[in-house]
Amino acid sequence: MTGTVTFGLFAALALTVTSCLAAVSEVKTNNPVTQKPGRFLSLPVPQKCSQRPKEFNYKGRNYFFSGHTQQYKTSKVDWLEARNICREYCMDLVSIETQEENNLIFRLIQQNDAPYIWTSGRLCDFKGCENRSDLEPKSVNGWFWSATRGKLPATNQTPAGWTYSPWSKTGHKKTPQPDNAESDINGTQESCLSVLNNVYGDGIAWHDIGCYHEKPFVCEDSDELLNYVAATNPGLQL
Ligand SMILES: [Ca+2]
Ligand SMILES: [Ca+2]
Repeated sequence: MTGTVTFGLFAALALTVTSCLAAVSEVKTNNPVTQKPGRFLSLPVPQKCSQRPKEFNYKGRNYFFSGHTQQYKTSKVDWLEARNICREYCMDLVSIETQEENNLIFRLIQQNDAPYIWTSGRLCDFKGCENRSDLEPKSVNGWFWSATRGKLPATNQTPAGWTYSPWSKTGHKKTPQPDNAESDINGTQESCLSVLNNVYGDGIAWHDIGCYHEKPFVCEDSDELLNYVAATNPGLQL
Protein backbone atom coordinates (compact mmCIF):
# COMPACT_ATOMS: atom_id res chain seq x y z
CA MET A 1 0.00 0.00 0.00
CA THR A 2 2.72 2.41 1.05
CA GLY A 3 4.68 1.39 -2.02
CA THR A 4 1.80 2.34 -4.28
CA VAL A 5 1.38 5.72 -2.64
CA THR A 6 5.12 6.41 -2.87
CA PHE A 7 5.20 5.35 -6.49
CA GLY A 8 2.24 7.60 -7.24
CA LEU A 9 4.00 10.56 -5.71
CA PHE A 10 7.19 9.91 -7.61
CA ALA A 11 5.28 9.39 -10.82
CA ALA A 12 3.48 12.71 -10.28
CA LEU A 13 6.76 14.44 -9.61
CA ALA A 14 8.41 12.83 -12.62
CA LEU A 15 5.50 14.01 -14.77
CA THR A 16 5.93 17.55 -13.47
CA VAL A 17 9.64 17.47 -14.20
CA THR A 18 9.06 16.02 -17.66
CA SER A 19 6.45 18.57 -18.65
CA CYS A 20 8.68 21.27 -17.31
CA LEU A 21 11.73 20.13 -19.19
CA ALA A 22 9.67 20.42 -22.32
CA ALA A 23 8.72 23.95 -21.29
CA VAL A 24 12.33 24.82 -20.57
CA SER A 25 13.54 23.55 -23.90
CA GLU A 26 10.82 25.61 -25.53
CA VAL A 27 11.97 28.74 -23.75
CA LYS A 28 15.50 28.04 -24.91
CA THR A 29 14.81 27.19 -28.52
CA ASN A 30 12.02 29.60 -29.31
CA ASN A 31 13.34 32.72 -27.70
CA PRO A 32 16.81 33.34 -29.12
CA VAL A 33 16.63 36.87 -27.78
CA THR A 34 16.44 35.65 -24.23
CA GLN A 35 18.23 32.30 -24.12
CA LYS A 36 19.24 31.23 -20.65
CA PRO A 37 20.70 27.76 -21.09
CA GLY A 38 20.64 25.01 -18.48
CA ARG A 39 17.55 26.03 -16.55
CA PHE A 40 15.39 23.44 -14.89
CA LEU A 41 12.31 23.30 -12.71
CA SER A 42 13.13 23.65 -9.00
CA LEU A 43 12.19 21.00 -6.46
CA PRO A 44 10.51 21.98 -3.20
CA VAL A 45 12.69 22.79 -0.18
CA PRO A 46 11.00 21.28 2.91
CA GLN A 47 12.12 24.02 5.33
CA LYS A 48 10.92 26.74 2.94
CA CYS A 49 7.61 24.91 2.47
CA SER A 50 7.17 24.87 6.23
CA GLN A 51 7.81 28.61 6.51
CA ARG A 52 6.16 29.73 3.28
CA PRO A 53 4.43 33.13 3.22
CA LYS A 54 0.68 32.75 3.82
CA GLU A 55 -0.75 36.12 2.85
CA PHE A 56 -4.29 34.89 2.36
CA ASN A 57 -6.15 31.62 2.13
CA TYR A 58 -8.82 30.70 -0.38
CA LYS A 59 -10.56 27.30 -0.43
CA GLY A 60 -7.82 25.76 1.69
CA ARG A 61 -4.87 27.02 -0.35
CA ASN A 62 -2.45 29.76 0.67
CA TYR A 63 -1.35 32.55 -1.64
CA PHE A 64 1.14 35.38 -1.57
CA PHE A 65 2.02 38.34 -3.75
CA SER A 66 5.77 38.79 -4.27
CA GLY A 67 5.46 42.54 -3.67
CA HIS A 68 4.30 41.84 -0.12
CA THR A 69 7.35 39.82 0.94
CA GLN A 70 10.55 41.28 2.33
CA GLN A 71 12.69 39.15 0.03
CA TYR A 72 10.87 39.80 -3.26
CA LYS A 73 9.37 43.22 -2.52
CA THR A 74 10.90 44.85 -5.60
CA SER A 75 11.68 41.69 -7.60
CA LYS A 76 10.71 41.29 -11.20
CA VAL A 77 11.60 37.93 -12.70
CA ASP A 78 10.87 35.97 -15.86
CA TRP A 79 8.13 33.34 -15.90
CA LEU A 80 10.28 30.29 -15.20
CA GLU A 81 12.19 32.03 -12.39
CA ALA A 82 8.85 33.04 -10.85
CA ARG A 83 7.63 29.44 -10.97
CA ASN A 84 10.83 28.24 -9.38
CA ILE A 85 10.67 30.74 -6.52
CA CYS A 86 7.10 29.57 -5.78
CA ARG A 87 7.99 25.88 -6.12
CA GLU A 88 10.72 26.00 -3.50
CA TYR A 89 7.89 26.98 -1.09
CA CYS A 90 5.72 24.00 -2.22
CA MET A 91 3.70 26.51 -4.22
CA ASP A 92 3.55 27.38 -7.91
CA LEU A 93 2.44 30.40 -9.90
CA VAL A 94 -1.27 31.01 -9.42
CA SER A 95 -3.79 29.03 -11.50
CA ILE A 96 -7.07 30.88 -11.87
CA GLU A 97 -9.80 28.28 -12.29
CA THR A 98 -12.90 30.25 -11.34
CA GLN A 99 -14.33 33.75 -11.60
CA GLU A 100 -14.29 33.99 -7.79
CA GLU A 101 -10.57 33.25 -7.69
CA ASN A 102 -10.00 35.65 -10.57
CA ASN A 103 -11.85 38.40 -8.69
CA LEU A 104 -9.52 37.83 -5.72
CA ILE A 105 -6.45 38.20 -7.92
CA PHE A 106 -7.85 41.24 -9.78
CA ARG A 107 -8.63 42.89 -6.41
CA LEU A 108 -5.11 42.13 -5.14
CA ILE A 109 -3.64 43.83 -8.24
CA GLN A 110 -6.02 46.78 -7.95
CA GLN A 111 -5.47 47.37 -4.24
CA ASN A 112 -1.70 47.33 -4.65
CA ASP A 113 -1.66 49.20 -7.91
CA ALA A 114 0.56 46.42 -9.28
CA PRO A 115 1.31 46.97 -12.97
CA TYR A 116 1.12 43.23 -13.77
CA ILE A 117 1.74 39.75 -12.36
CA TRP A 118 2.69 36.32 -13.69
CA THR A 119 0.25 33.40 -13.50
CA SER A 120 1.04 29.75 -14.28
CA GLY A 121 -0.88 29.98 -17.58
CA ARG A 122 1.15 28.57 -20.47
CA LEU A 123 0.56 27.88 -24.14
CA CYS A 124 1.14 24.24 -25.06
CA ASP A 125 3.43 25.04 -27.99
CA PHE A 126 6.47 22.95 -27.02
CA LYS A 127 7.64 19.38 -27.60
CA GLY A 128 4.81 16.98 -26.70
CA CYS A 129 2.09 19.37 -27.82
CA GLU A 130 2.32 18.44 -31.50
CA ASN A 131 -0.33 16.24 -33.12
CA ARG A 132 -2.91 17.09 -30.48
CA SER A 133 -6.05 17.95 -32.40
CA ASP A 134 -7.83 18.72 -29.10
CA LEU A 135 -5.46 21.68 -28.62
CA GLU A 136 -6.20 23.24 -32.01
CA PRO A 137 -6.37 26.00 -32.84
CA LYS A 138 -3.63 26.61 -30.28
CA SER A 139 -4.55 30.25 -29.61
CA VAL A 140 -8.07 29.14 -28.62
CA ASN A 141 -7.70 25.66 -27.11
CA GLY A 142 -3.97 25.35 -26.42
CA TRP A 143 -3.68 27.04 -23.01
CA PHE A 144 -3.20 25.24 -19.69
CA TRP A 145 -2.25 25.97 -16.07
CA SER A 146 1.30 24.70 -15.63
CA ALA A 147 0.85 24.36 -11.87
CA THR A 148 -1.96 21.81 -12.17
CA ARG A 149 -1.78 20.87 -15.88
CA GLY A 150 -5.49 21.74 -16.06
CA LYS A 151 -6.72 23.05 -19.39
CA LEU A 152 -8.01 26.62 -19.73
CA PRO A 153 -11.44 27.21 -21.28
CA ALA A 154 -11.48 28.32 -24.92
CA THR A 155 -9.96 31.81 -25.08
CA ASN A 156 -12.53 33.19 -27.54
CA GLN A 157 -15.61 32.88 -25.34
CA THR A 158 -16.80 33.61 -21.80
CA PRO A 159 -15.85 30.57 -19.69
CA ALA A 160 -18.72 28.43 -18.37
CA GLY A 161 -19.82 29.75 -14.96
CA TRP A 162 -18.26 33.20 -15.57
CA THR A 163 -20.11 36.45 -16.32
CA TYR A 164 -17.20 37.98 -18.24
CA SER A 165 -14.18 36.87 -20.24
CA PRO A 166 -10.95 37.52 -18.31
CA TRP A 167 -8.96 37.96 -21.54
CA SER A 168 -8.44 41.55 -22.64
CA LYS A 169 -10.41 42.80 -25.64
CA THR A 170 -7.36 44.71 -26.86
CA GLY A 171 -3.57 44.94 -26.83
CA HIS A 172 -0.60 45.94 -28.98
CA LYS A 173 -2.46 45.10 -32.21
CA LYS A 174 -5.79 46.46 -30.90
CA THR A 175 -7.27 42.96 -31.20
CA PRO A 176 -8.54 40.60 -28.47
CA GLN A 177 -6.03 38.56 -26.46
CA PRO A 178 -4.32 36.20 -26.89
CA ASP A 179 -2.78 37.89 -29.95
CA ASN A 180 0.84 36.65 -29.97
CA ALA A 181 1.76 40.21 -30.89
CA GLU A 182 5.47 40.02 -30.11
CA SER A 183 5.89 37.32 -32.73
CA ASP A 184 5.41 39.98 -35.41
CA ILE A 185 7.93 42.28 -33.72
CA ASN A 186 10.90 40.02 -32.97
CA GLY A 187 9.77 36.40 -33.50
CA THR A 188 9.27 35.72 -29.79
CA GLN A 189 6.18 33.65 -29.00
CA GLU A 190 3.83 35.04 -26.36
CA SER A 191 3.51 31.72 -24.53
CA CYS A 192 2.92 32.85 -20.93
CA LEU A 193 -0.17 34.30 -19.25
CA SER A 194 0.12 37.56 -17.34
CA VAL A 195 -2.56 39.71 -15.73
CA LEU A 196 -1.89 43.30 -16.79
CA ASN A 197 -3.23 46.37 -14.99
CA ASN A 198 -4.59 48.77 -17.59
CA VAL A 199 -1.45 48.70 -19.76
CA TYR A 200 -3.60 49.17 -22.88
CA GLY A 201 -6.35 51.27 -21.29
CA ASP A 202 -8.22 47.99 -20.89
CA GLY A 203 -8.53 47.69 -17.10
CA ILE A 204 -7.22 44.59 -15.36
CA ALA A 205 -7.22 41.69 -17.81
CA TRP A 206 -5.38 38.58 -19.06
CA HIS A 207 -2.74 38.85 -21.79
CA ASP A 208 -0.42 36.43 -23.53
CA ILE A 209 3.12 37.72 -23.04
CA GLY A 210 6.65 36.58 -23.94
CA CYS A 211 7.89 34.38 -21.07
CA TYR A 212 11.18 36.29 -20.81
CA HIS A 213 9.49 39.48 -19.57
CA GLU A 214 10.24 40.24 -15.92
CA LYS A 215 7.29 40.72 -13.57
CA PRO A 216 6.19 40.37 -9.95
CA PHE A 217 4.18 37.24 -9.31
CA VAL A 218 1.51 35.51 -7.22
CA CYS A 219 2.18 32.06 -5.74
CA GLU A 220 -0.55 29.55 -4.79
CA ASP A 221 -0.15 26.34 -2.73
CA SER A 222 0.61 23.30 -4.90
CA ASP A 223 -1.29 20.24 -3.63
CA GLU A 224 1.14 18.04 -5.52
CA LEU A 225 4.30 19.52 -3.97
CA LEU A 226 2.78 19.80 -0.48
CA ASN A 227 1.64 16.16 -0.59
CA TYR A 228 5.05 15.06 -1.80
CA VAL A 229 6.94 16.97 0.90
CA ALA A 230 4.46 15.84 3.58
CA ALA A 231 4.94 12.20 2.58
CA THR A 232 8.72 12.43 2.53
CA ASN A 233 9.07 14.54 5.70
CA PRO A 234 6.86 12.99 8.39
CA GLY A 235 6.04 15.45 11.17
CA LEU A 236 7.01 18.55 9.18
CA GLN A 237 4.57 21.39 9.87
CA LEU A 238 3.11 22.58 6.58
CA1 LIG B 1 -6.23 28.13 -8.25
CA1 LIG C 1 -0.51 39.57 -26.20
